[in-house]
Amino acid sequence: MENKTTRLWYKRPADSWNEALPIGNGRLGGMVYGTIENEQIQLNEDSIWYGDPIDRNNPDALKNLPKIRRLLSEGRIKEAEKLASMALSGIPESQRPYQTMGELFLNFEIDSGEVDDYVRELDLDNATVTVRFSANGVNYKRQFFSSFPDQVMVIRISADKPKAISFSSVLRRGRYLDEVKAFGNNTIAMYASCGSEKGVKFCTMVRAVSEGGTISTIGENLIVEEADAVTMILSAATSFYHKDYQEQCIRYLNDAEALKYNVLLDRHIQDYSKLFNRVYLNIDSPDSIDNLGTLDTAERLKRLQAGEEDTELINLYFQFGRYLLISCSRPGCLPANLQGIWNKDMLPPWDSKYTININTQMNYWPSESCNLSECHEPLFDHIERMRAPGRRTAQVMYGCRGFVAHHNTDIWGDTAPQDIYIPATYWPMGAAWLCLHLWEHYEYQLDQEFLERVFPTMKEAAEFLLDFLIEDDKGRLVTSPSVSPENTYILDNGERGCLCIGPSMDSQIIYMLFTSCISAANILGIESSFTEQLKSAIEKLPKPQIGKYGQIQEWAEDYEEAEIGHRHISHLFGLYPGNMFTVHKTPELAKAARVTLERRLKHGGGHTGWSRAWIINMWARLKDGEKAYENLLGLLRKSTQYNMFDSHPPFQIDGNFGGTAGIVEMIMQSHENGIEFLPAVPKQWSSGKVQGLRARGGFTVDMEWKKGRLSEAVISSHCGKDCTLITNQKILVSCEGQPVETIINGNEVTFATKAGNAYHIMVCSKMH
Ligand code: FUC
Repeated sequence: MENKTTRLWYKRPADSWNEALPIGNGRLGGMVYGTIENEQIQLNEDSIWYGDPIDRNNPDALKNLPKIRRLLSEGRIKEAEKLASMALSGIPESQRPYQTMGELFLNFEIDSGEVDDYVRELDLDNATVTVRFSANGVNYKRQFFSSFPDQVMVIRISADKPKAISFSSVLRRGRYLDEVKAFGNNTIAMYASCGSEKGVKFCTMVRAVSEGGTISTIGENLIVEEADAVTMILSAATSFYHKDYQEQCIRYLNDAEALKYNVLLDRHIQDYSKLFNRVYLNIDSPDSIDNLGTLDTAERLKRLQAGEEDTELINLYFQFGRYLLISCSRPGCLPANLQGIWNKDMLPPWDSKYTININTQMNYWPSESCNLSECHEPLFDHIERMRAPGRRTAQVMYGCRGFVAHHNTDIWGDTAPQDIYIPATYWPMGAAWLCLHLWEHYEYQLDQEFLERVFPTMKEAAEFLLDFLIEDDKGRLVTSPSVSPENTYILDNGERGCLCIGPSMDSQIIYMLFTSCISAANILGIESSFTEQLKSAIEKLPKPQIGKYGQIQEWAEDYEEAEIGHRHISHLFGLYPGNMFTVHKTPELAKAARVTLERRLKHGGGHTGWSRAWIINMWARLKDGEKAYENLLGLLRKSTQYNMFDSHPPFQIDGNFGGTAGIVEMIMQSHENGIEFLPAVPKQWSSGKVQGLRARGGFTVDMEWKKGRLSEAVISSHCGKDCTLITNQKILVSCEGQPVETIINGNEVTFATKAGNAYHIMVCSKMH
């Protein structure tokens, strides 16, 4: 079996869910086991969550807020925390969990003792899982995909001998369903409701369409006998999206059935590859390694985990991240949750919700740079969903205007605090951080209509903060109460605390939100008293400070931290995803950021997948390719399952997305008002080629590099903005064979562009 950098493949069926392969169309997902006799596809639909929307805002918050603030400013941390845990916590303490849709089982009449040539693969080029094997002289093939254009999951079962296919199939959801029944003689349907009367209800249907043989139902079983080939079509619809979800479920099924299998497959591939094919990446392997082609993906991961290196696997990991985003976040669906859409449990880890003190945002880090901008949209829709609840939380809990969210949200956009867990719960910055994604989308796409539409949302997030901020004893504007997610500090007297005034991350997010709002207002030509207020508030925000170890200070005071190697590195928000600490513009802060990272890592940091993924991006921003690479290897070696899913542990998808974004940051950056090629490539990546990355300012970047240096690049301009390259190499720019005039200013080379034109960049010699 030949390896290519866009295929995951295995010599064996999945032994467990953690080895099964994911398919998805944004909304409808499956984990395919590839088991020979008892094929299992664990199913998900992104709106199947338990329970209805509830108002969890604590009515005692506002009247206790002044006391909590006072206790904090008097250093009476424990008392403040005790009161906060009663007065600020949501009632009840938790939002709603995401749940599994169930499983589809196909029980084949095959003697698995006789099986040869088994291969199970996920082909990223066409987003299909295929299982092939031979048994008793028959070659069998099963192909699985989840179609976005037709909104159904399709399973094609075929063989190279007639009448070779016989199986029965059932839908299951443990004890958690209302009804299962046959529908005609070729369909079975399952109905379930998730909790209360106002909760989500759904139905799932599966239909067999066979070539040859017979189809029938007995009880809840759908039975296929002696068919030549079978197409199984699975549809699901929920009351979250459709009032008459049952009718919708049938419509999806009938519409898909009206199309032949090959048409369904073609439509799926055409739609998917429009997104997937935008980006090509091939980092050359330093040495050609013999026999790697005979190792399957699990064996290659094992080899890497044993200390070897494998650049092809890194190329694969990158494209797998893009595949996952396309498969779990499409326009019109819900955003990618902690597990994307793939979850087998009724009560998954952390409810498989949206944790918005890092995880959800990380899911979307690759969306713009990896040319999947439309996959970012579900997040924007969700921010809108959070606005009304967030407004209410702002008023009820804090007496403030605007909208606020804490460190989690759920399908209903719940914004009240989650859990009673002091290190995380009382953090009022979730909405503000999410709104920076609106601005980021604009920075890449320069879509003014979009900016006009989302500006009021950004403004509301900022208005909350204008009201919520208080002056500390040094006259600085700070959040109170808050936390530095999810770390603990130690006071001089040995007391430990989490709740605090003005953690550094908050000031950095506020700075970035306020400056983004001002930039947006300038672009839209709406200067107002609002922007004036922002400007004067910015003056009073605490500036990033360097602490006693030379580190970026995590809290407003230079406290000791209880866990020096903590997985959250919130105070480096300004380094990544923010752009406040940069090597070129703020070298002192960049140096302090390096010290901070080194301290974290020396004390065991990066021990969860997402933490490691964040660290990769940070080293890349510090232009340290070797460290970024070391941590990328760490991500693959310690935090990646055999199906390439990230492992917190357990499975959590953020590390996949953070890792994918990190690979881009190593190859190309655009956060300093210019494009920088190869800012952090390690010596192992001395040559390679990439096409289709997106850079801020409305540009697409293709480039090739050799011996660690750029050989040529093409920048396509979509919006006609001036293009700045950050480089110390002498370059020549041309367009359609004609030289283009450049202006050189220090390490910046700027040239004018026209929308629709491509600019060829050639490197002349080392320095100019
Ligand atoms: C945050 C992290 C945890 C985990 C959870 C879902 O609370 O601190 O490590 O990722 O989210």
